[in-house]
Amino acid sequence: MNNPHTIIQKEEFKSSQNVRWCPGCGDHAILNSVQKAMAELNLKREEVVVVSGIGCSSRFTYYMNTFGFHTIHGRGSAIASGVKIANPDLKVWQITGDGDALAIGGNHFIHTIRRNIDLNIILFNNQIYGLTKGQFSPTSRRGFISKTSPFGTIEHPFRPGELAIGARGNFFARSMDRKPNLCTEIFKEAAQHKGTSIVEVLQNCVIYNDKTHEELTHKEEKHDRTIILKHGEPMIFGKNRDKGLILDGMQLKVVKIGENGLTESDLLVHDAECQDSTLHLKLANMEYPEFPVALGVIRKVKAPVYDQEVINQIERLQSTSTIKTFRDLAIEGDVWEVE
Ligand SMILES: Cc1ncc(C[n+]2csc(CCOP(=O)(O)OP(=O)(O)O)c2C)c(N)n1
Ligand code: SF4
Ligand SMILES: [Mg+2]
Repeated sequence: MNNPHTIIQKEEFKSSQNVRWCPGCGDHAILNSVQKAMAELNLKREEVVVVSGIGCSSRFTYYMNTFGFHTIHGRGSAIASGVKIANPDLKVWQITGDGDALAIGGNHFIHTIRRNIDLNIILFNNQIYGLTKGQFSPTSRRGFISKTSPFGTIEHPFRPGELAIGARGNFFARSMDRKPNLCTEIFKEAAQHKGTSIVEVLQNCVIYNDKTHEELTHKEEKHDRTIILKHGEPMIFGKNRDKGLILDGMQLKVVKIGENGLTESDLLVHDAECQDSTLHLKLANMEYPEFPVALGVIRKVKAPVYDQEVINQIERLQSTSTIKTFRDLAIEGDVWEVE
């Protein structure tokens, strides 16, 4: 047990297990960022439960020195929901992959979001089934060649942000394995949010889908190809901080500051807390090369939280119920004889 007055270090969240991900896999960096976030939040190990399904990413649970469940493929959300509702004092983190959450677990995923159970869900998106050795996944790009699509996929991928917001999600953020500090900041914000938070992390699988996010990590060009959204700040990006986003009619548009008399004050200002999800959806859906890919917290709004609603409902019903519990009878002095 932690002494509540001691400051916990990142290392204390590392388990004794050997990390068995491939050298160079993006998962290592995400693990490190989660441990750092938990330490910076000063969480107590005994109040944290990490729940995962099946996949390379889902091996995460073994590497955490907290409580945890490595569960069944796609069922992490169901187990995590049960844990949180049974004991709302626990901090429940769910780790999942694009296959685990969006293929076999798709139904659980959307309904967990819709219910707004207070879970922190981190979705590792490497656009492939890594553990089973390289089949295409629901986020693989159209035309993607893999062992199960030798002539290229003929289906549209899911966009996790669009799916989460479409399922009435209240918190959606995006980061990348190559941006560990951004990951830590976002994980902390997600953990502090009340309700389901979805953090999509663009992750590289060096073995089966290497460089899939390379255009966004390119040393020279990454600042022109991504935008880090911050609540209350103008939507500005680029190596020279000279590009931005405006609304042209109903559409987002990339503009250059200085051209056609445009100044920073003409740019959109990010409002992550706006209830209306229209603009959040557009921001989440931006794709390179037409747009920069949005990183940071895209949507963060307050809404009733399911686990709290369960407690409220039980308390309300108990306070008006005419059914007597054993406790009531004991207080009234009733004597029960057990034969
Ligand atoms: C019921 C069931 N169906 C299929 C599998 C095989 N399986 C294990 S992991 C996996 C996909 C994992 O992909 P993802 O969630 O993207 O994780 P990654 O390995 O890429 O991190 C599949 C299909 C299984 N374990 N159980
Ligand atoms: S197969 Fe890919 S996702 Fe799995 S551990 Fe190796 S690099 Fe990571
Ligand atoms: Mg995957």
